[in-house]
Amino acid sequence: MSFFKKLKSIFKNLTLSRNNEELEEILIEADFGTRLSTELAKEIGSDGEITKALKSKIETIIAPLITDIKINSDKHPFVIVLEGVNGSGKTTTVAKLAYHFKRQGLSVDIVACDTFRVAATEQLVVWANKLNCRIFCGNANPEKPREPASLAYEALSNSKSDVLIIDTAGRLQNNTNLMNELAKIHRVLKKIDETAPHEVILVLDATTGQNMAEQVKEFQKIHPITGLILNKMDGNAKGGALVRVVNEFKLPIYGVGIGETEKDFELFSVEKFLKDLME
Ligand SMILES: Nc1nc2c(ncn2[C@@H]2O[C@H](COP(=O)(O)OP(=O)(O)OP(=O)(O)O)[C@@H](O)[C@H]2O)c(=O)[nH]1
Ligand SMILES: [Mg+2]
Repeated sequence: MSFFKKLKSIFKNLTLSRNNEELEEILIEADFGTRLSTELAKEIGSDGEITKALKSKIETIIAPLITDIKINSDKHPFVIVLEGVNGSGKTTTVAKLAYHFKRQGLSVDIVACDTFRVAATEQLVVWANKLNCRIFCGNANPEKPREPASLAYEALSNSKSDVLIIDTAGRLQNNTNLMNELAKIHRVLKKIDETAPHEVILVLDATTGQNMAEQVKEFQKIHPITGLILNKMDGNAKGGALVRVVNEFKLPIYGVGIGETEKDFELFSVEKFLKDLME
C-alpha cells in the first residue's frame, strides 16, 4: 500500500484513537519530515479532532503561498527561467505557461536552452507551433550542440515579446557541469538586463517525495528560486513531502500541473489537496 493510501486509512482510525505518538510516526512515514511531524503532532494533540486540526494546520501553511505569476510590464520582456531535475515536467510547463499568458493577451517567446538533446528542442518546436509562439533554438545538431547560455543571450537580445520563457536541460542537481551551465545562463541574462531573470521557477514532480527539499536546496545555490510549480498532481502526489517543502522554504506556489496538455495547469487548491490527502 502506498504511503498515501496508508495515511488515508490510518487517518480514519486516528480520529477515534487520538494518539499523538502514532500521529507523529504516520506523518514522518508520509514524508512530512521529522521536524514538521513533531510540531504538527504536538499542536494537534491538544485539539479535539485530529483530522480537522491537521487540515486547518496544513491550510495555514499552504494557503498564504498560493499565488498567480504576476508579470511586471516594466520588464520587457519579463524573463522566466524554468529549472528542475530530469522529467519533472519543465518543457510541458513552458507550454502551459505560454498558453496561460497568451490567454491574458500577452505575447510570449520561448527559448529551448536544453540544447544537448535533439529531442528536447523538437519537443519544444512542436509546442511553439501549436501555441503560435516564436521560438529561439539551436540547429538540433547532436554533434555540435549550441551553447545554452549563448542561446539565452541571443533570445533576450532579440525578443520583442511581453514574456520570455526559458526551458533548461533537466539536471540531476549533483551534476556539476550542468549546474555550472545553468549558472552561466543566469550570468549572461544579467549582462543584458541586470534584473533578469525576473522569475526563477523550480518545477517539481510532486510524486517524488522527500527528494523535493533536496532539489530546492541545490538549485538555490545557483540562483535564488522565486517560486514553485508542482507537477503531476493528477498522479499519486506525495502530500506530506509537499507540505514539508512548502513549510520549509516558504516559496510561492505558482500553480500545479494536472496533466500533459497546455490546458492542464491551475492554481493550487488547498481544498482539493486536502480532499485527496484525507478522503
Ligand atoms: N500526468 C502528468 N504528466 C505530466 C505532467 N507534466 C508533465 N508530464 C509528463 O511528464 C513527462 C516529462 O515531462 P517534460 O515536460 O518532458 O519534463 P522535463 O522536465 O522537460 O524533462 P527533461 O527535459 O527530460 O528533464 C512527459 O511525458 C509529460 O507529458 C503533469 O502535470 N501530469
Ligand atoms: Mg525538457
